[in-house]
Amino acid sequence: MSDFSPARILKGVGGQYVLAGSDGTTGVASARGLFRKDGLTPTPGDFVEAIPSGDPDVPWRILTILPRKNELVRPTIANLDSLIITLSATDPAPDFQLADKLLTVCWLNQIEPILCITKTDLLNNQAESIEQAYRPSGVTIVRTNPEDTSSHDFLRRLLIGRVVSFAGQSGVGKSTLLNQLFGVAKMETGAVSDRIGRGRHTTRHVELFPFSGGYLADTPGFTSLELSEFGVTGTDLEIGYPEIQTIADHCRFTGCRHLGELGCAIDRATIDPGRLARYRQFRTELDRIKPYNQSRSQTQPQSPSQPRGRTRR
Ligand SMILES: Nc1nc2c(ncn2[C@@H]2O[C@H](COP(=O)(O)OP(=O)(O)O)[C@@H](O)[C@H]2O)c(=O)[nH]1
Ligand SMILES: [Mg+2]
Ligand SMILES: [Zn+2]
Repeated sequence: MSDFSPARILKGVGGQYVLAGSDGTTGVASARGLFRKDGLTPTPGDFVEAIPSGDPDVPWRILTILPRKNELVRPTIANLDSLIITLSATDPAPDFQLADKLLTVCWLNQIEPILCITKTDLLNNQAESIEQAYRPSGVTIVRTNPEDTSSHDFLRRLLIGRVVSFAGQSGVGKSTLLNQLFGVAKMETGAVSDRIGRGRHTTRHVELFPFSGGYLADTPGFTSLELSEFGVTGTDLEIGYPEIQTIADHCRFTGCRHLGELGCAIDRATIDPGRLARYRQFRTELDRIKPYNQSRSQTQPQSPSQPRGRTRR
């Protein structure tokens, strides 16, 4: 019999979870009712301990969720090594706010971001200007399209032995790229999803597929994401903008927020105007939230509506 202590959650739908044991065998599990009470939800990517349930339809029962090294709220996934932040070079129009927020969340949670620019085969694509805007941040950038096999090879090398997820808007090409990376193994991923009973072309759930000794996850697209849901504060935000952070040492005042203060070095530097505008917008918004949360937590115990905690360095 398989040993599911520990096992990894590959997928969860309707309270049932697909587990993979250390030997790669899979099985379906339910979760103990207790997790909900603890505010814990078994999440794809989680390591869990499971025991036989005695129910032939759902043969396993999850008893414990092992501590997470990180967790994302959107996409909902735990224990990531790397996140492929996918932006379309043309259609749908790239959502740079989403990309900046995901980058910030990655750097705050020790998840290596990879910025993947898709649809570079289409006319009038913005790949070059997108790359120019993000190059100074130091993020790894990959341009790709279905014919560009060298980009697929590059990505495959980055994924060996790691747990990696796609994130980004709907329609940017996450599932297409996942299928390309699997190449000949594509049929197998189709078979996995058919068994769990969903269509092959719309991604409705987060799902991890074994890949090169690690896992690759496809995720549904999402349209919005608030940095505050991830517990990011105004002072944290600079971590999402390394090109601002390196210049911040030259600002006249420590704690400069780079919102137009006297002696701010950012005003004299060449930062991509879009990146800077988004930094300033998010900073203004986050600084408005923080004093509120602070005063509340000083007078009251932590409220459950507060952002979830995250793993810190
Ligand atoms: N021309 C072109 N079309 C692409 C590319 N990537 C994805 N597509 C198309 O864009 C649509 C959405 O792709 P899909 O992978 O479902 O996006 P997802 O919602 O992010 O998973 C599909 O019709 C794909 O064929 C690309 O690099 N070039
Ligand atoms: Mg998809
Ligand atoms: Zn400054």
